[in-house]
Amino acid sequence: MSISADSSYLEQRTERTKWFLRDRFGMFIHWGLYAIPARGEWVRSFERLSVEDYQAYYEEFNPERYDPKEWAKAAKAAGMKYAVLTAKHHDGFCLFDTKLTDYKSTNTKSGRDLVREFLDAFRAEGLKVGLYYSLLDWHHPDYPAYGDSIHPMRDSEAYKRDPARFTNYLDYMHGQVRELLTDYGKLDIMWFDFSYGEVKGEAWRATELMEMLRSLQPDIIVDNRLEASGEEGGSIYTRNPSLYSGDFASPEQIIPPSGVTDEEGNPIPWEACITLNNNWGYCASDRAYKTAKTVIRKLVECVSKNGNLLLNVGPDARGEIPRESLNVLEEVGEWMRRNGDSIYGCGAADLPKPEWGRYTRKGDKLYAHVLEESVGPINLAGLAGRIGQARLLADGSEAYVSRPWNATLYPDDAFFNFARPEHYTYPLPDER
Ligand code: FUL
Repeated sequence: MSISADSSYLEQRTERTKWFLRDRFGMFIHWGLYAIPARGEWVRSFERLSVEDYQAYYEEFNPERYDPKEWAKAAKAAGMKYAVLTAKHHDGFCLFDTKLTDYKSTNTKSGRDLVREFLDAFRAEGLKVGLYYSLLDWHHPDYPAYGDSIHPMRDSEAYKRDPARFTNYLDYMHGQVRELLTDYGKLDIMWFDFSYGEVKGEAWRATELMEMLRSLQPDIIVDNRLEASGEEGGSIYTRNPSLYSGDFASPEQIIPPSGVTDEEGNPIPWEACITLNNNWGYCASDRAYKTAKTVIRKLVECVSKNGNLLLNVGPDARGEIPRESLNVLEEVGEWMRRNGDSIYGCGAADLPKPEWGRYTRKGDKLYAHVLEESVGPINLAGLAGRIGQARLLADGSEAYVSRPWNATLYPDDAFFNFARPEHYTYPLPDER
């Protein structure tokens, strides 16, 4: 099978990403040995921990409260429709029963295949499932960043100096991806992370990797980080996925100002991944949790720009999602139960952004998200005569839409009159 950016590739991408663009909201899960030091998933690199120091976490690892059924219930109750778990992060520790290394969860005290249990539990709740797989590997002896520097971006040419060793690593990496695609049933997303400097695309043998991927799991969708480098666009990874670079762009910790489009300005699938506090992996001291209101605003913003939101949780060393995260997810879920129609299957409205909030749209239904504090009527600019019926989504009550009193000045506008926006619109949690 060959892969090209011709129209059939684009048609296939459109077909593959249909569910993704409908579902809009997913859970990202960063979990691994780094939950024990509890200072984020980069701790080994940032703090230059020695091999022995980090090995101690491997010896200790035993998340006896890991119950992915609980995670799946929390995700579903939050209105999330899919989830992506770190099968291997940059530290190289595998949460699955790979045959290619002993550095895996089944060899720790816990003895469990964490990935398999995750997949079973989330599938049982009817959620789509994805795996994050780090292209970097600070544990593999032939990974060029191994040894004195475990910061991969310090020396992005290192891989060229010992091509034979890098080839060993690539064989290993490809082999693990093959295992994940072969031994774990149907996966919906493969989330590769990440490229840097010249270490991108063919440096990973990306065409070969993508051909394997497509031949083993033709419907799986893939992010763009086999090719997109975080350095080119800051940390936003908004490069158009094409050829081997996958199906969707993966802006990180940011919602691109005008969504993501290809060179001709056509919208392309994208997903913003965003942390609930300021860390991906569990960080005990990080109390900077976003409120449910902030999360909902971000979700609405993504959908209003044709994007998805992949919201991260970082379970702790015992295997539990922090209580603070669960609280936020519960509140978001309450909002989603009443207002999910304005999210699922929705996208950009093709109208200018109104000053009072954002629009999302599904077919002939336009959803007006009133996000700004407003005491007066809101202006539905340009919609005079175009509104058949207006209803409040939260309770189905009629919304009074009229022409402005000075309609001659605003011939194209309609007004939605409401004195108390917090009563009329789906109240955001801390406005109730
Ligand atoms: C980044 C990684 O380095 C972070 O640890 C995290 O996984 C994020 C989603 O992608 O590039």
